[in-house]
Amino acid sequence: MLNEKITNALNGQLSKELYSAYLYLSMSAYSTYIGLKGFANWFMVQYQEEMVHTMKIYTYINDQGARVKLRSIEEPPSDFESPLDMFEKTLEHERFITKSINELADLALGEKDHATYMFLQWFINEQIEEESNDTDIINKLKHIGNDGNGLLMLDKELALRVFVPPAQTSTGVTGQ
Ligand code: OFO
Repeated sequence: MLNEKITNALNGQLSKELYSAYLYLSMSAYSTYIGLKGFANWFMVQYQEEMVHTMKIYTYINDQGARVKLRSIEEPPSDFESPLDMFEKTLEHERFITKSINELADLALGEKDHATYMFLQWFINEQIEEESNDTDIINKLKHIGNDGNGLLMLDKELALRVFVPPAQTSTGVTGQ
């Protein structure tokens, strides 16, 4: 059973995760357009992961007998200055998501909703990994600077990222 405050906040987080998916799909499209297929692959995998995050929340709200209400999704940016610009915007967005998840966890604790608090632990850990991955790539891009060969090598590396579908439970808690 979820109270109204928690249900609203979870629905808000669900739309933020959908926006994340939309943002990374836009970055994937831009990367394809500028001929960086490895970057396009990395962002496409990120898009798929964000859809998993979205559906985890969707499933959790349903499993708790509450109501999913979808909200409008803002238009994401479609032009970027450079690969570095895309990853800096990615990190900035993930920090915003981390803050939002932390606020949701604070709310769950305040409302004594331990089930939701436990559910959010997966997201708290996931944010550590996401911010760290983005920071690694930003650091590499800074080393690369204007070196075209370095950029093509990183593109090859990012082409190797593979989407691993989660092992779902009815609560959507486990898996990726
Ligand atoms: Fe990028 O972790 Fe969800 O939003």
